[in-house]
Amino acid sequence: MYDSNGDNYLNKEDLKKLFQQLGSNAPRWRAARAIHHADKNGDGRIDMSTMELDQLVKYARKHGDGYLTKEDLTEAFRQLGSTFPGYRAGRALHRADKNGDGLIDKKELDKLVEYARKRGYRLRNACSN
Ligand SMILES: [Ca+2]
Ligand SMILES: [Ca+2]
Repeated sequence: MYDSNGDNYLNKEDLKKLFQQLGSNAPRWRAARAIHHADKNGDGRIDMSTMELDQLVKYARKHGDGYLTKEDLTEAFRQLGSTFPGYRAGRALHRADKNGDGLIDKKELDKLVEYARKRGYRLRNACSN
């Protein structure tokens, strides 16, 4: 798969490449989230010979499509220190989601960043690569 040095582990860089290939808007952030999600023993990498790989595949399948969901935004605002991340995500989505499909795509990302910046968040740091 994307195991760069053939040691049977996927590190953050490997995952970043994976999410880049999947068309993610924020591959580095996705990689960090995927590790958080799938790294069961907490060593910061995905062991391809264990259940961690299953978890990773599930995560990638759900989130590798280049869109940010409301759940993603909530998590992002939480990481940015928002007191009400769910509320903030809802507002941001309302503001940035131009075509009303409930997802933030590449074209809408600028609006999202603009919204976050106006509210004093530095979302580009969390979302860019
Ligand atoms: Ca691990
Ligand atoms: Ca949209």
